[in-house]
Amino acid sequence: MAQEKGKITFPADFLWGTATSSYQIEGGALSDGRGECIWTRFSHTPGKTKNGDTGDVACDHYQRYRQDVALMRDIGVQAYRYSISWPRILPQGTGALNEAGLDFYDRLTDELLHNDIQPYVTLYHWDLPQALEDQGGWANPAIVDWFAHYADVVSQRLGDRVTAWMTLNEPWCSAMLGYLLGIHAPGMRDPRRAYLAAHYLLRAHGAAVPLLRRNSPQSRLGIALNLIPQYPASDKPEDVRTARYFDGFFNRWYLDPVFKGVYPEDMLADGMISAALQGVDVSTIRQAAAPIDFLGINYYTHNTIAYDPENPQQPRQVRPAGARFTEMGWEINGQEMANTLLRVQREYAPKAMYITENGAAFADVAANGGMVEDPQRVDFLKEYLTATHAALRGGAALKGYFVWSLMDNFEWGEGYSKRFGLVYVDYPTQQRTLKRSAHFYREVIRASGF
Ligand code: IFM
Repeated sequence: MAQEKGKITFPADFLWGTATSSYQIEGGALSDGRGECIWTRFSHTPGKTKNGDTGDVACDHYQRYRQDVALMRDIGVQAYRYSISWPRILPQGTGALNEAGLDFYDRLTDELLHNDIQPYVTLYHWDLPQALEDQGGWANPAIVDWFAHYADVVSQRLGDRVTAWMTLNEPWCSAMLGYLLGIHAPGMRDPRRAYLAAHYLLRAHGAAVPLLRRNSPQSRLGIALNLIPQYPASDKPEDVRTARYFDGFFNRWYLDPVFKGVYPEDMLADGMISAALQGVDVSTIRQAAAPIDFLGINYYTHNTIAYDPENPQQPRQVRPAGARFTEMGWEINGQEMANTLLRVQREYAPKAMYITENGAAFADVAANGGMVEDPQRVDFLKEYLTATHAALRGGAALKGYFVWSLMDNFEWGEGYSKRFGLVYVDYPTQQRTLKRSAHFYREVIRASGF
């Protein structure tokens, strides 16, 4: 791996991709037999998303997938990470199969292969069938089998063509944003349900792995975790303790089960968590440690936090002087991503890692004349690709990088107000325009660096 002065070169087999998810881009909310999902219900509930935005139409990718694959080909991406909508396949979550849904992913997968783009498929990126939520959703232990069945059905159909499978996207978000903080579907604020959800998400991941292995023996298997390092704002013991606790909350609660089959002891000893998990045999979490081939890391930001005696569960976020932020209010610092990748390598020794998401929202504006200038995103990508390269040189088993996102899309509670894409989407006309960052990324891929 060369590094001439001023130039960064990645290994020739380093994989370059982009990522999206079903609910965020597909639209076709109830087309061709798709069932309702928790985000359909949540986004149609007044006050839950910015401007009442929903994913009913989104980027209309369900109709326009061919055009979107052509865009990827134009940028030169080698792999595409997309997710399957569970309620398109099983509208009630279990039971009757919707062939039209499977056919859609068949066509999309074939279209990718036809364009030399490797399919990287996520099974669950947050669009749980509402029918399952009505039975308790992720907090119901039966979901381990429901998810395994869904994984089995999808991998029987696509398993001969998929390069890599990820069981779950960011289980922390599903459990904690959805069931503890109430800002994502299904919008609950219930610690017990949140920790049950995290438990059954992790077990469902473990239950799906052997089925994927059986149905898709040539594919590589993994999970995508969002990791957010937590730094103490000072060396005061209470700040250091707070940072350690929130590292457990965001990171170790998922990494330890997946790699070691156990929960972190210090977190299990926490009063709120032990109360939430009362009556649960926590040793069953060993199911989460089914052997995988790679860890997907979704990396966006880090937190600097201080203990808040008024509200110990909610640390005070410290914004260091001179810090830079994206439109999401997330602090930009590529070096922290390199540190995180190296920490994961040191502490968990994954066989391989991919950055399955990294990117930034900025207030992009489409100018007349067809170019969208997004210099901040280009700078962001340079900084984080430099960090990726530094982590590789430091010994991280990194095999690829996926930009979040291929195109602007439905940013959950933020609706369409935040743009993460390499491609600008004009929602009223559905016109797509490559941003400057897409041109930059094309050059990175072509030169294996910049
Ligand atoms: O848009 C999301 C994606 O669905 C999951 N990871 C973070 C992205 C940006 O918030």
